[in-house]
Amino acid sequence: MAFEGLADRLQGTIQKIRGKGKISEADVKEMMREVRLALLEADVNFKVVKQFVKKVSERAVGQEVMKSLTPGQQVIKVVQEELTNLMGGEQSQIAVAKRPPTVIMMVGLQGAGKTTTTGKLANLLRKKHNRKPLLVAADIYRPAAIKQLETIGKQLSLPVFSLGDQVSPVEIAKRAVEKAKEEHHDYVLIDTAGRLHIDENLMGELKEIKELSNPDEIFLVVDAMTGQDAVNVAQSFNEDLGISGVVLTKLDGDTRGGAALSIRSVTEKPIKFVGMGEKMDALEAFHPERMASRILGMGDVLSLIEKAQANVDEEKAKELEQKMRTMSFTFDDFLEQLGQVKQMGPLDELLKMMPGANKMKGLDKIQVDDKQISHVEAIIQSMTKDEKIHPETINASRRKRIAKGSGTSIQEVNRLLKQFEDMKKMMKQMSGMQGKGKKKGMKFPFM
Ligand SMILES: Nc1nc2c(ncn2[C@@H]2O[C@H](COP(=O)(O)OP(=O)(O)O)[C@@H](O)[C@H]2O)c(=O)[nH]1
Ligand SMILES: [Mg+2]
Repeated sequence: MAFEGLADRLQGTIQKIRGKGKISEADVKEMMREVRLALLEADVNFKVVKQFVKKVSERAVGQEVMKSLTPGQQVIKVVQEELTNLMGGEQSQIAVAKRPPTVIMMVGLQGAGKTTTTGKLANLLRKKHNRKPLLVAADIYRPAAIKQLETIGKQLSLPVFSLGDQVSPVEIAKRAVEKAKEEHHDYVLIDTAGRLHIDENLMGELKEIKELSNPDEIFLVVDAMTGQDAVNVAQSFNEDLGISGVVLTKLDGDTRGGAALSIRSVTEKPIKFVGMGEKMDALEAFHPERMASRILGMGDVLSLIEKAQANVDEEKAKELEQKMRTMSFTFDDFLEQLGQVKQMGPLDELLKMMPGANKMKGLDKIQVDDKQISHVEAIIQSMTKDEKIHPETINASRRKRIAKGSGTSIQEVNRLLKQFEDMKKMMKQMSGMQGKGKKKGMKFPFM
């Protein structure tokens, strides 16, 4: 899994200070030492690391006191915010030329994923934005490069412009833009050639294409697996050619994360998209905030903490956590929790925000429709005191009685009982993991 080492280390560090009621300067120092090591190990540029640690330390020591979070949580929030800043704001929009077509030039080293990303991007433009892109085969050097793009075009049922491998890429690009105008394509995606290393010939050719086809965007495609090298490549391309954004590919692989974390601050150009696989739909907008949360293994734990603090009083939450941990959670607790949680937002969204929730198998199957909550409440209210504590005693005839009493159906009663059972299983799994220390940084429910 991508970012595993970094995530593990940072989460371990966080775990140490999470519950702390007071944070001393020494605590922050100690934490920053570990954060620094974690980032360096993840192949993040050392200058970037230095700046990052400085910023977080300053903010963490002299931070404004927020009533809703403990000092430990506040430091975590600072780390999360600064990680987000490091990767820049969200930038996934694509330029639109005043007069169509919008021309996008794809550049990068050989094997970075240019041709694949050209196809993915065209697919995205058509599917999400209802555009009509023209793909342009301007890599005449790599054997079968044209064929590769044509195959992708066929697969997506999108037109590919090619003049074979005897016409110069500069000419191909120029004629492609003309053709796009004639045929009213609103986007032109130029797939260019790469080399194994940056060289002058390549840059010269790319510059010429740039001059003659006047692109609205130049997307540099880099392979996330190459870490620091990806950052160096980005810097060179940006200096020589002036790029408008970066597409980071192979983030589905085992990358340590250095490229994702350094590119923005080294080149000052945003990561716009990330490649998450070889398939044509495996291109995603890059969300720095989500990425930061993912690296810290917190789901959206911070916003969850905020929501929780606003709606549930702390004592109650602690009590509940205790109950969940000791498995003495009953339908009565469930009912009470429902009342509080109802004010916090859609239930399945809340479930997904729980730390570690992304690792929980079957969570997606637990569906709680807010409209059904009143039914659920009615069902629980129709249970006897004893049934609420020992739901395993609710046999067929009791289910029938409960359904009748609550004005619902047996199916609904069955479903709720099943969900409750699943939920308890999930809690057991989570607290089990925590007990064994298998997944650091996970605590249930949200503190
Ligand atoms: N796993 C994974 N593989 C990718 C991704 N993007 C591209 N590839 C693969 O990387 C290899 C090189 O891609 P290609 O588009 O030919 O690179 P180019 O030389 O820059 O045009 C191909 O085998 C692609 O399937 C990605 O996001 N994830
Ligand atoms: Mg290619």
